[in-house]
Amino acid sequence: MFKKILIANRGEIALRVIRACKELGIKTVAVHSTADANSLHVRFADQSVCIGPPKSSESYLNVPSIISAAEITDAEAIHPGYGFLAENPSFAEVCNSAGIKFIGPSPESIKLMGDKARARETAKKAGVPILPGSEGVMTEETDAIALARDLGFPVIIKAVAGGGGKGMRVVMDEAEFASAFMMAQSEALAAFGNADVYIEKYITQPRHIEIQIIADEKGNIVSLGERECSIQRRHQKLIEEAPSVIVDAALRKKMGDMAIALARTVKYRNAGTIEFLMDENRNFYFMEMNTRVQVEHPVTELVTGVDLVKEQIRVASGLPLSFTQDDIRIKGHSIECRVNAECPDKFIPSPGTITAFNPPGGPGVRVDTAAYTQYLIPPYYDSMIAKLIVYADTRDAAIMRMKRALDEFIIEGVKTTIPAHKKILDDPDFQQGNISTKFMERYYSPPS
Ligand code: MV4
Repeated sequence: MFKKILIANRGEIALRVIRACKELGIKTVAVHSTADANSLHVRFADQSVCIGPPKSSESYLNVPSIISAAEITDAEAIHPGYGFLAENPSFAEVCNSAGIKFIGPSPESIKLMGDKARARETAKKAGVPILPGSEGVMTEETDAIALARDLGFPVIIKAVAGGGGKGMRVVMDEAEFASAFMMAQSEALAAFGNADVYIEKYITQPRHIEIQIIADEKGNIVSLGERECSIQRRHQKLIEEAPSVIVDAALRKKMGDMAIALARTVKYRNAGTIEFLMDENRNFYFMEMNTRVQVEHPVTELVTGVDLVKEQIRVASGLPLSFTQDDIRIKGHSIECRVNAECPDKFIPSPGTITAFNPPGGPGVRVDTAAYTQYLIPPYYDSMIAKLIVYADTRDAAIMRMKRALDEFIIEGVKTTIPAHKKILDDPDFQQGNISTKFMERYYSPPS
């Protein structure tokens, strides 16, 4: 097992990794920008290194600074958390060549899944259902129109280098296809430096359901069930839960087996998530694979009893998974609300000083946060200030518990998304599990 790990991240996920390390008896090194000198991840780590000015590009994305920090502190491994360098294949590569273990998959796996057209082809090869669409990249407009006509409208044009909602265009009919195709290509070029796009049949009201897997370096791969992440706005998830109301044991097994098949095909190791779109008839289709630990990992931890971050560290050190597929039972229900420092209706960031902070507690409540009273939310990073996660025997009980916890959560000095969460939890459609990625459009009038 590693003796010392550097955490190349900030905020709640840096704390989450430090907690796992402490319980495993591993020393920790925090890195931070000058804006984060007073943050809790710096305080709770055994050592800390300032890696640059506030801007991410000069600190949390500064590969030479982070590698130097690991070298001067003798850290044997780096946990990247999520965001920042977590899905950067060059960073994983540089870690490996510096003799530092990157706690995550191989650079090749990251690169493959980062190319959404190649990921789609790989899923197909593994026998995972994909939506009807192009074979690889579409370059010629006439071919693209012919394919779209074949598929039937609506279709969606997606950037190969996109993902997470960036670089997509929905095309409702043939008349608007040609201009949408050209705009998708030029937007992709501007945003990612890569104009390549591919085409899929568009599902109008899908659910977003994702499967958590974890793989060790001996070829064992286990699926840890699904998370339902349909409650999102502008591709930012707001609420996640496990299990999904729509997934029964048979469907969970089928999706889990598909996720494992894909992971096996690419010799995947460490934690990963296979995202699916699901239609009204419970058909599911591969969307993307995320090659990192995700924000919403706690709901899976609570319904499986697996500590995903500890397990990531264990398998990265070469140890086998501490459980088998047969050990995994989905028990109870978990919901996570992402509490952002945002204007509740407009969802625009609201940075500033938190003047009062009282996180909820009591039975079945977990709060993952790096905030505290008098904490100054820097404007440079994302606006999430806490994840409020509840666990209960049933979904109904989890909803009641979440409402109770939201009532207890006092945050003063900045506007937060807590009122929006209360509204969603009171919604009859949400309560009945009648949700899709279009839920928030119905709920809040579309952005003007
Ligand atoms: C789709 C889709 C419908 N049909 N693909 C959005 C994020 C990116 N990963 C892909 N996305 C979508 N792809 C087909 N063929 C709808 C979306 C989508 C979406 C997916 C999951 C969660 C929220 C979403 C919001 C809008 C669109």
